[in-house]
Amino acid sequence: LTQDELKQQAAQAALDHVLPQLQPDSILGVGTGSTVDRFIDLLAPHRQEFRAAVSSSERSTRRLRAAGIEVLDLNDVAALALYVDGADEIDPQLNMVKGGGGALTREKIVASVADRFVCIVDESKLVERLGAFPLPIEVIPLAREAVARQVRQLGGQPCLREGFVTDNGNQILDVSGLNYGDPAEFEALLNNIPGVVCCGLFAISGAQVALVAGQDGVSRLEL
Ligand code: DER
Repeated sequence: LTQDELKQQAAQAALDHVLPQLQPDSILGVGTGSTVDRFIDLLAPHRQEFRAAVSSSERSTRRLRAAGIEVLDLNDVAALALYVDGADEIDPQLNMVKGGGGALTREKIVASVADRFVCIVDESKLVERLGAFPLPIEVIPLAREAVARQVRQLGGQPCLREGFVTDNGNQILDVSGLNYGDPAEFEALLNNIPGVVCCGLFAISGAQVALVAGQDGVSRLEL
């Protein structure tokens, strides 16, 4: 199976997992990326089975609206039963590296409101140890070089994502060469660097379940 076919299978598995849990008043948190795009398309025929969605990016908002799904402002939502999103890397403890699509800040915000984070990935994302994928860090433009210097002190090689501005008007440094040690501790360390808006480590709060599409079917990892 190609990676695209695997992403389709992960998206289908997410639909099968989520639909039975949706009530007419349910609001679904939706992430960003090509796997989530497929999930949104599969959701479209079921849009009467739940109330609406909260989106993690302008990209997903556009796709949700095109699917006829109402998109609510997070400020108008008190709780989210589920959040469905992809990842660039996920480890056996369901810690993730995210942000390849540049939406990490809103993804982490919306995920933080949801009771359960359902991660949908093709098997290429499942790694024994996080760190191969360059870590996206959203930074305030003013602080870009200051943060880059701090990141070099930590052993990383920061690279500005040229010509990219996030939905929040900030820039992204993609940082390779970092050794996270304990991912949650490292996430907290990065969060404390002045000028860092959000980093792509999702370890302080990771996923509760991962649906991993592989050549021999979809496996479900659950803590
Ligand atoms: O940017 C993100 O965090 C996305 O979820 C990304 O990591 C997954 O994108 P993909 O489904 O296109 O591989």
